Amino acid sequence: MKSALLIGLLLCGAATAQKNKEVTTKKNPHARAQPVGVVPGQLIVKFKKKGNANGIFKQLAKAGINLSPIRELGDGSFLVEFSEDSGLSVSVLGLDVKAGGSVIDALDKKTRQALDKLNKFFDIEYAEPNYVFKPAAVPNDQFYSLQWHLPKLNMPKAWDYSRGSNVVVAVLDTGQTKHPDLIPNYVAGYDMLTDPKMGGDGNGRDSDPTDVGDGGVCDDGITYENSWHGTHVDGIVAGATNNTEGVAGVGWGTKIQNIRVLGKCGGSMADIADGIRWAAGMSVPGMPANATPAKVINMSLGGYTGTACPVTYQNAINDVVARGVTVVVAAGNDGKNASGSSPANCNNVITVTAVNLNLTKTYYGNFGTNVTLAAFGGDTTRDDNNDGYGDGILSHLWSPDGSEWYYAFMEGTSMATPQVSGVVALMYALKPKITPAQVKDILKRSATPLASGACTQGCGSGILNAAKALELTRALP
Ligand SMILES: [Ca+2]
Ligand SMILES: [Ca+2]
Ligand SMILES: [Ca+2]
Repeated sequence: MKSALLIGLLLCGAATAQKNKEVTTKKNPHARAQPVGVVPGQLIVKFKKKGNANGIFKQLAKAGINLSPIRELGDGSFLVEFSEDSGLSVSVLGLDVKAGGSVIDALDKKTRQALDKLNKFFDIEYAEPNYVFKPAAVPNDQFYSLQWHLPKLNMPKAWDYSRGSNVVVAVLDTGQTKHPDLIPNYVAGYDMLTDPKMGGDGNGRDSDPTDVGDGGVCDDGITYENSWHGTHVDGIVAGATNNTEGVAGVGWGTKIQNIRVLGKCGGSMADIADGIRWAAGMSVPGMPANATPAKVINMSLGGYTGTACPVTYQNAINDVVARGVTVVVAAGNDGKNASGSSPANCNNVITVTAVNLNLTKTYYGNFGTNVTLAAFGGDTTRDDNNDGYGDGILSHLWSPDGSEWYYAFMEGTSMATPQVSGVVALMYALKPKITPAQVKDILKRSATPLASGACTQGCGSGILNAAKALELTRALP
């Protein structure tokens, strides 16, 4: 159909960070689970001889160290309580362990001296603080330190609430690739492209959502390189995380369902609308049932139509939202009011614009009252964090000819949108019965408002704050 609405990819520039020496030699300083504090007023003490614990406690009291046993632990040591007047001061949670130092150095001086005293007491094998360990919420992926967007989204704290539990995010995009840092999180998807010319795989719809490349000459006469756009988006949602390879995704346990709706020169709304319904587990004529329906649909796609939301889109969106599925869409990269960009201007969606590393709206991000909130789209023309790379979003990619996989920085509302989808998946993981209306309300209430002047034309409620969103989600009945 000639008049089919063609949908463009919502990305701007791309700068590659290949697996070169400079990147691969960076070490992640947070890979180990470190003690982050101590339980105030508690120690663990082991006596050299078993059987005379009471006698030793009395001797210690005579020496001015009043300890009262709480319980004996499995190895015969004692968890004990001490008080200020025992000669030990009560220490605090949340110790600031300096690089190269230890948690002992971070204890207050009085406690350190007292531990030292106890450890010299002849009947004591050892005494140590009752450390508090946190989950290793900071992942060990090789290039995590270049993923500035993750700490800025407050992800490490959010991962203490949830790292995902097999919630499926449908990514309606250019399809999937065999990037080794993505494959573990895929579930079966579909190739929705009916037009073999767009599909480029010699047929119409089929069950293989592999991205065979979307490059070529389009109606505008321009020759486009393969974008591997879906691969980059997939990685932001839920690249394989904490596997020491590559980068981390927003969800560790989240699953990705690739629904290929964009091919050479874009994709048609008819295919995309079918993809929306199929993603949610609804029946689509001529298609098999979706065995693993999605709870979240990510659409890092759109086009500036200058008109209202097309009915075809709105009906599909309303149908899936009624089934409890949350639809997250990119606001678009036109630097215009999102009211003219679809599906950003549809009802019942979460529309995401893009801010840069400095928490300011990007030059390209669409704006206005249709925008729900912002996440990080980045700006590859700047290096404000001085890491030697343009400040885009680092994720999975391939060389244009598809011969080499690597990691690359890209910018766009396409990159901001999957950050929101990834956090929404964690919300569903925490509360599987959460409704799309509750998701939207929580995202808005938990967003960090932008500073005055950072987005004068409207970025919704502010910037995505993953930890706060999950805190509010956890508080739901
Ligand atoms: Ca096909
Ligand atoms: Ca990884
Ligand atoms: Ca940078």
